[in-house]
Amino acid sequence: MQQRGVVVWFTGLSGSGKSTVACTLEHALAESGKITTLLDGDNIRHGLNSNLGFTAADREENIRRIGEVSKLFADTGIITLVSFISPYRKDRDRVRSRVPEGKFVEVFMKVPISICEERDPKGLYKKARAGKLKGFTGIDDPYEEPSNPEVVLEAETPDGKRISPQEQALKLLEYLR
Ligand code: GGZ
Repeated sequence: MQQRGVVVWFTGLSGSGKSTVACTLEHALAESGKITTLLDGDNIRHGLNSNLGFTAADREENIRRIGEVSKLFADTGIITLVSFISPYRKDRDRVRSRVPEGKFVEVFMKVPISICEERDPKGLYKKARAGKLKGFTGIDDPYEEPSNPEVVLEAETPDGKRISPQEQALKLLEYLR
């Protein structure tokens, strides 16, 4: 049976778990025979977008190109998982407007900066706080939360229990089904 293409767009701060959940979801989808691809910093910022940095203009162009590539993949029927901070609402909304109605699923990783900073896997928050890394999202560069995301994934329940990436991926999988 033919599968329907879709763009699943993860947005959130560095350390919010976008890539981990995207990767977990990709494995689950592959197990049920779906054809997927995952676009993230590792395969895009080192290749297609290697000439872009983190100024507002470069971030805008980063997201514009990624949006166009995701659209092409989704148009061929591939489930396209996209994991970038994508901090500016207008850039994400522009991608949404380029993708056919209903085929853009915005997933907001709603994780407080305190948790992202506690995780800090690459030590980037520490560097940014020390003023050694300028224009870091959430510290001295803005992150604009989505106004109407299809899915919101949080890191904790209201009573403070941590939610695992597996649980987050499952919630998303249920939405996609
Ligand atoms: C934000 C930065 C910056 C600055 C380097 N601000 O945790 P990471 O390392 O792996 O994820 C971050 C990644 C963000 O790239 P994106 O392409 O997703 O950004 S955007 O959508 O805003 O274009 C972080 C690293 O790159 N990084 N400098 N100044 N993140």
